[in-house]
Amino acid sequence: MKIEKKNMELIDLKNLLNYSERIKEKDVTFQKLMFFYKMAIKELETKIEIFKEEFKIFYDYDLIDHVNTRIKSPKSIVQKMKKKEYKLTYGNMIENINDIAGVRIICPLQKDIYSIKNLLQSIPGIETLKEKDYITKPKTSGYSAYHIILAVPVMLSSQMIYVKVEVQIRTMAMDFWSSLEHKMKYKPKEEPSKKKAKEWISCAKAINRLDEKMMLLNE
Ligand code: 0O2
Repeated sequence: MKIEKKNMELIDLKNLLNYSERIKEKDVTFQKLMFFYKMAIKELETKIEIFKEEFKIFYDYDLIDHVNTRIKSPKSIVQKMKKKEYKLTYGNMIENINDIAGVRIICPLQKDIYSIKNLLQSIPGIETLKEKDYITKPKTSGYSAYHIILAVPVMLSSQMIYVKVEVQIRTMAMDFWSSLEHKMKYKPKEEPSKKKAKEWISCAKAINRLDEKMMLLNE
């Protein structure tokens, strides 16, 4: 396929329905849409990997412990859309579900979270659409992390599109709590007892104290 740079245009992912018509596909299948999200994750993952290695090699510092990525399952997307009372259309999905592409960055210390966030936001071409600081303001469940919704540019053969990716940045301690809580309390259908919910909050607070102590020890 011939690439004509002059024809490059920036399109938003929500215009993909038109884009797809242009490539003469009448039905935009779920898998085709997921391709764009997968590519956005790849783009971002490479950049994060570069930061991780750069800090290790040039500053002798493990800024990032590890990175996990995932594409939200169709079931989970539909559940979220129903919960938020959106009509089940691809347009609504693209517009309103911000975490179809998810990247989770796990770092050692709380202060690293802000360094990583600043690094991500300094990448040319990547835009921040939304930020949520659940570190200074944890959720009522006790959940702590920094969330950013980024618009990640993906270069296609003839145009550039921006794809939403949710990045969750957490310390190892926060990740330990969240991963267990996600399995045992956040996702299960029945409501936990008040006593158990309180216990989770108290564990979250203990984790938070631990994070603060670790930061002091590091200084
Ligand atoms: P899953 O299974 O992890 O994908 P937005 O529409 O972007 O403004 P959103 O996505 O409704 O807001 O909410 P928010 O607060 O940004 O949270 C999104 C994700 O954060 C969740 O995704 C979870 O991954 C995580 N999260 C939020 N609250 C909790 C919590 O109390 N405990 C745990 N363990 N994780 C939490 P999903 O789609 O809900 O679930």
